[in-house]
Amino acid sequence: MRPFETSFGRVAARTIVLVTVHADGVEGWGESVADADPLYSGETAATVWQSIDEYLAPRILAAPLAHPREVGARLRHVRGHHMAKAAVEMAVWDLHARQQGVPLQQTLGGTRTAIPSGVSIGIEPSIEALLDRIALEREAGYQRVKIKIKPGWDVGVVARIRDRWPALPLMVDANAAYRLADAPTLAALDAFGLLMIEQPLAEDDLVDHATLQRSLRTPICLDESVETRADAAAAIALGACRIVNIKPGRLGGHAESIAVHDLCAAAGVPVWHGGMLETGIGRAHNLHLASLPHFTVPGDIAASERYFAPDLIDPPIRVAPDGTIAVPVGPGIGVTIVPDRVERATERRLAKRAGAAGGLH
Ligand code: OSB
Ligand code: MG
Repeated sequence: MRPFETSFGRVAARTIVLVTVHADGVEGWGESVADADPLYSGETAATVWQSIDEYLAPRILAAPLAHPREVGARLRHVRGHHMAKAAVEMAVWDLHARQQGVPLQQTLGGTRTAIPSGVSIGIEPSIEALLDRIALEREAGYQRVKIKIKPGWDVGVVARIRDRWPALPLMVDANAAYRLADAPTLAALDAFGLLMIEQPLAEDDLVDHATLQRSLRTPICLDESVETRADAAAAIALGACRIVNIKPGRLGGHAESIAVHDLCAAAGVPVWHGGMLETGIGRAHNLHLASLPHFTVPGDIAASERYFAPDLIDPPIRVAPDGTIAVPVGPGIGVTIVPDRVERATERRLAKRAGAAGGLH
């Protein structure tokens, strides 16, 4: 994959946990967004594996599930482990939609046939390299550009981008790299008409985000800080953000994501769909979820070839010249997973069986 650098580190290869659930000859797929290292969140590919093995799979397989919405209640007593839960829950949604013979979006309540696509660009070795990268991505049609920032790679970089593209829909993502004492630097970004500043401060600091938001014209969008619908409600009530980033992998799956989507819609807070460098499997899930009506802002779901070539799916997910991506139309997530490619990428596998009563019925 193409290396991707954020304020917390650089990712040059990914170790990913994939989940397949089987019932009555039908299978569903999910993908965990956890990285190898606990830098974006406390979960890692290893904790996801262990969590599914020891806690989640036994609970899911213990008794029949009538609907994917029951997964949340089944796993409620396992605290945290949202990325592990999401991989399992999303696989169950895919299985359910395939059993019904309908696209996943239909079971989630999504209606749009294509979603507006934005691109997230990591920290580059130089400003020139970043400008070249933005020029390249703009040619591909993306409707907005997000760049990663960190102390020392912020105001000067944004100023250079604005010099070259005064009207580019542009935003920045700090991945929690600043403190409230950096408010003057972040306020200097107000001059550049950014769509938003994503997660400037620590993930557990809603109060400081609220203080910061009062001092900024630019809307704050929260990513890492929102792991549950209660977090979203608290952030909105405190004025800690004006926009919310939804990632089903971070929120524990589709059901919790829909709850956050609905809560933000009721509060008049815009949402957009984030990304976690997913393969085509997770990316397809994201497309279906992002087709829900309140995802009005272009998100971070980009073409799969930006990340993996070849991808685990074929054909890959592509962006159209108008900067949109079509929601796949087949049953479930609607993409074709190439068994050979999954096989070649597989380091370890673990199989669990339901007892006589288990499975999705
Ligand atoms: O903060 O949104 C983030 C990638 C890895 C971890 C966290 C984030 C990101 C991205 C890239 O911004 C989104 C993508 O293109 O998938
Ligand atoms: Mg982010």
